[in-house]
Amino acid sequence: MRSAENSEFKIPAEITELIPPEKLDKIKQAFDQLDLNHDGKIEREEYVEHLLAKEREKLNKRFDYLDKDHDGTIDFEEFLVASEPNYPLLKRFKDFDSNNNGLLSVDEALQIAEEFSFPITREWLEQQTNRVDYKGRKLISYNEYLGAVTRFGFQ
Ligand SMILES: [Ca+2]
Ligand SMILES: [Ca+2]
Ligand SMILES: [Ca+2]
Repeated sequence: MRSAENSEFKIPAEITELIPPEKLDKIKQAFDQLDLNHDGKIEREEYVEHLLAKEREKLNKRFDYLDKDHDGTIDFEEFLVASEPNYPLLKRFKDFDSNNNGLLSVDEALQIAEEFSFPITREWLEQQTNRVDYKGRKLISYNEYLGAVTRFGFQ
């Protein structure tokens, strides 16, 4: 980046006398970025184009973030995750819940916790539910699990 000293036009003395050099240098750099043809003036097109380019860059980054599988499009599921961040977790609950009754064993819940790197223990998970299956093993519902993990600070 060019500094105020070697830029094309001279900053009038009345300005350099009033504004500290470091501050002026920053302002000059920002001005130069907008003055694309370096004629010492920011034309309307230069102003609008520069800001649009910035916005375009921001939107492209956002798009890349949403396009999780990087296939160049945002499918509905990718779009959904942006507004419902719990979706990947809920989906994993469903994968593990082989009999589809909305309940997970503590072992299953622990496996999911490992996948998502939740710092939780078996004892803690067992405290989150009073349900047990016919063999006396603890079961946890999706909502109990989600609530517990959310309270724990995951999100
Ligand atoms: Ca210009
Ligand atoms: Ca995609
Ligand atoms: Ca189940």
